[in-house]
Amino acid sequence: MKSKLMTAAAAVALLAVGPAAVAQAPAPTATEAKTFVENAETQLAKANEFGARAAWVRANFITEDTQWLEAMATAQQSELATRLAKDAARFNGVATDAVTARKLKLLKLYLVAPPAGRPGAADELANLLTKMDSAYSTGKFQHGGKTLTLDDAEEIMAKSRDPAELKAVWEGWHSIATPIKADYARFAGLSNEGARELGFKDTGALWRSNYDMEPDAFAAETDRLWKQVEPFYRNLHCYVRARLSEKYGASVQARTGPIRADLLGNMWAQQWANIYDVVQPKGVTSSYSLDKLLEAKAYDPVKMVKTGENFYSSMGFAPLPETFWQRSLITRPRDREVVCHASAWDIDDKDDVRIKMCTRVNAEDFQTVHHELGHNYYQRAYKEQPLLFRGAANDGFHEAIGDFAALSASTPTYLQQIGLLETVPGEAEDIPFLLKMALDKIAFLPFGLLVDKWRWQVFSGEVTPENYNQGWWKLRTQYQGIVPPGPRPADAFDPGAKYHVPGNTPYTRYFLAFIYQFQFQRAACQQAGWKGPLHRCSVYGQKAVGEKFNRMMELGQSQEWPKTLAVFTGETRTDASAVADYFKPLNTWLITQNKGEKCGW
Ligand code: X8Z
Ligand code: ZN
Repeated sequence: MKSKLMTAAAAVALLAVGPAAVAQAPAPTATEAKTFVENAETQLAKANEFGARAAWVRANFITEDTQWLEAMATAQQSELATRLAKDAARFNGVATDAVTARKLKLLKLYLVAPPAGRPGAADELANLLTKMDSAYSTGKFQHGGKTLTLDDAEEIMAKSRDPAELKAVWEGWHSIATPIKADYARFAGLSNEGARELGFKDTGALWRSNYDMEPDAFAAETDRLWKQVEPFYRNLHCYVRARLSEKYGASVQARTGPIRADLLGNMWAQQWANIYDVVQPKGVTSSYSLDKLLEAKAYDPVKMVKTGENFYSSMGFAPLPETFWQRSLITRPRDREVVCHASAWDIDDKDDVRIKMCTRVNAEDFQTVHHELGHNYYQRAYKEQPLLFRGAANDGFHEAIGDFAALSASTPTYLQQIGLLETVPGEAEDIPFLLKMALDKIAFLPFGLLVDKWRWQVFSGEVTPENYNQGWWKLRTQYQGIVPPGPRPADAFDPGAKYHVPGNTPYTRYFLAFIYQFQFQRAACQQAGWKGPLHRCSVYGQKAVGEKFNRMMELGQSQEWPKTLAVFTGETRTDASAVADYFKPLNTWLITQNKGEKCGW
């Protein structure tokens, strides 16, 4: 009401002075633009901390009330951010200083799901987001007379070698997503409405605009990168399919065509290291299993995290604050519902960093601990930047920091240094080691790419709710070469069974990270003067490397990412040749192993 009156008053004033005066109304100045973004940062800082605390409480204690509180905080925060993004348009065409110009640009890209400006839109969107994330996180299903959570189901997917059981558990978990479908469709519409008000074609275009290039150019860039790694993926697929067919027989897994998604040791067939025992090379055995070493040395979840911290300390990073240990959630609590999908948090943009994960003592979570801590060290490195620059150079960097650390932390040399492994195996074990790594790192690439290909299609309207599942499986088969273990029910919403879809977290970041981490590794090992093969290089204890790495990290998103990448690597492009360098002996070996196979699907 008040703003209507003001509009009317302003119109009267304009009429009184006449149109000539309107034309001469002073354009906003560069100084005003600078003041505007600085004020925006102050307002956002306050709303963000409120939002982060509410989100933390909801994720650690999912109830009706915490969902209500989180949704309320999200709505306020996103209303503010969209209003500021729209106000920023006032300075279009104003010749501001470079810092202000970048901040104005980042303000527009600030939200992953921007609400429309009409009354009620922000509330509805925020409620849907909290509801979808909570539905996923509390998802359970019946199997063998028991109620299973996702962690129970993941354990079975990793360890069971019974195709009937794998199929049942796979289908059980996927059934939890069916009720999320309608909310997802509504969410996509609402988010698109907001994205269009900000001048983007749709939410997918908004997400693709976050890489310092045009959204179409970014899509082309991901295709270029995929082409660089696709032949290697196809070799791995071919080799794994043959071993699965030998293990289970052709009636379960044919030696040609796509692979059954439930046979790969992981609920989403995204990383396959859990079936190393099934696909291990004949004749060359691996002398250790990290899963078994951790168990034998009686690691517990806290010790896993302490070990991760020790790795970063060895590179010169300051220890984690005491509050990290007091406030993090490290194991699944028995008496309440939580979001178990691992995450790293920065509550106040100062020192209050935390992780939240339902840590299990195994090789997979050993990696995840390093991954999550990487987020925290990055957050701490850029905390002195102004708010709008407190972020990753691009979101792929955020995901790559900890994975880069984990590449070193996975080497036998390092495992021996910290007393987990007795003897470092010789070169004869390079292929088993690289195969294990490829089952995670190469198997992941098509999945990392297709999750957002699907969402880009959803947001653009190319895939409609009636076709959500068909569209999903079309991409899963095209890129990953996999199929579901049986026909899918008409109401299935299989993308919703992957955290980041109901959690609305963009996923291309991981595709990029699975390339950047090898660029970081190649550069780091060169800096350390390493002469051997890249996969044997560990930068544990290399303070000079850590210092240079930190110089890249502390820049946050203050400049275009290629410049930031160059600070550590000297390279200005995302380049999968680093992946090929790391895995070179394995690709050659796979080609030999695949002789006589009809590869592809
Ligand atoms: O979601 C994650 C992290 C949290 S940012 C645990 N990752 C992706 C996934 O689990 O799907 C890490 C690898 C890919
Ligand atoms: Zn992450």
